[in-house]
Amino acid sequence: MQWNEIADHAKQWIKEAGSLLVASLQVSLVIETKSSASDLVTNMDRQIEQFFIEKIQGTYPHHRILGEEGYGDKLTSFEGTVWLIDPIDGTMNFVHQKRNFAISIGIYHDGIGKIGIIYDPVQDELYSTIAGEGAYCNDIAIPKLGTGIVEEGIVAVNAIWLTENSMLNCEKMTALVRRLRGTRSYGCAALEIVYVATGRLDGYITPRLSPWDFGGGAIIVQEVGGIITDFKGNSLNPIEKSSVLVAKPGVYEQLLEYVN
Ligand code: 2AM
Ligand code: CA
Repeated sequence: MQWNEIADHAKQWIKEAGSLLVASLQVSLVIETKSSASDLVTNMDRQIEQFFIEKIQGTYPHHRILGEEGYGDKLTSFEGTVWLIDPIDGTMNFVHQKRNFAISIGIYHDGIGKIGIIYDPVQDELYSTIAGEGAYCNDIAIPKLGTGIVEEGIVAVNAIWLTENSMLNCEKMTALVRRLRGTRSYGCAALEIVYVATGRLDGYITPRLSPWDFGGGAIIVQEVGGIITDFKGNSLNPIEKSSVLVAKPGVYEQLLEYVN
C-alpha cells in the first residue's frame, strides 16, 4: 500500500476542507441538537463529511469510511483500509467560539493505525504521521516525549468530571487537580490528544470518546512515545467508544491510579 501517496491526498483534502470551515464562520450556520442540548451538529459537519466521502470513494473505491455523521459505511469489522473521520471535532467550539476545533482523520489497515492527520484550520496547524516515520506539525518534526511527573504537569480535563458523575470518582479527581501544576480544557478531543504529543499538555483525561474522536490523534501521540489507553490501561479499540487516558510516560502511570 502506498501510505505516502494516501497521506498526501488526505493532507490536501483536509486543508481544502479546513478552508471551507473557516469561510463558513463568516456566514450563518444551520445549528441543530442531536442527543442533548450540548450535542450540536451543523450543516458544515454534514457537508465536510460528504466532501471527504466523495474524495475517498473517487480515489480509493475499496477503502471504507466511518464518519461521525453516518454518511460512510456501516462497519462490523476492521478488515482492509478504513478511514475514521470527524468532520468537525469540537462542534460546540466551532459554533460558539469560532476556534479550537479540528478535522480528524485516522487511517487503519486491518485494525492497525497507519496514518493520523489532524488539522486546526484557524491556527493553520496540520499535525500528521505515517506510523514509523515520525510525527510532524506543519512539516516540522515533533520531538519524542521524555518522562514527567504530575506535580510538574498540565492535564486537560473538563470541569464536569469534578462534579458527581458515574464515570470518574470526583473525590479522586479533586485530589489530582490539587496535585497537578495546572489544568486546561479545550473542548476538542483531537487537539487535546495532539497537544500531549507536542508537549503543550502532559496528559488528557476524558471518559467517553468515539473512534473518530481519538482515531487520528492516537496514531500521532504514540508515534512520539506518548501512551494512550482506556481508563483500565487497555489498548483502544478503534471500532468502539471508549474512555481515554493519554499522557507522556511517567505522568501516564500516575494518572492511571486516579482514573482506574
Ligand atoms: P465532537 O465535537 O466531535 O462531538 C468535547 O469535550 C470533546 O469531546 C469534543 O471533542 C467532542 O467531539 C467530544 N465528545 C465526543 N462524544 C462526546 C459526548 N458524548 N459528550 C461530550 N463530548 C463528547
Ligand atoms: Ca464531530
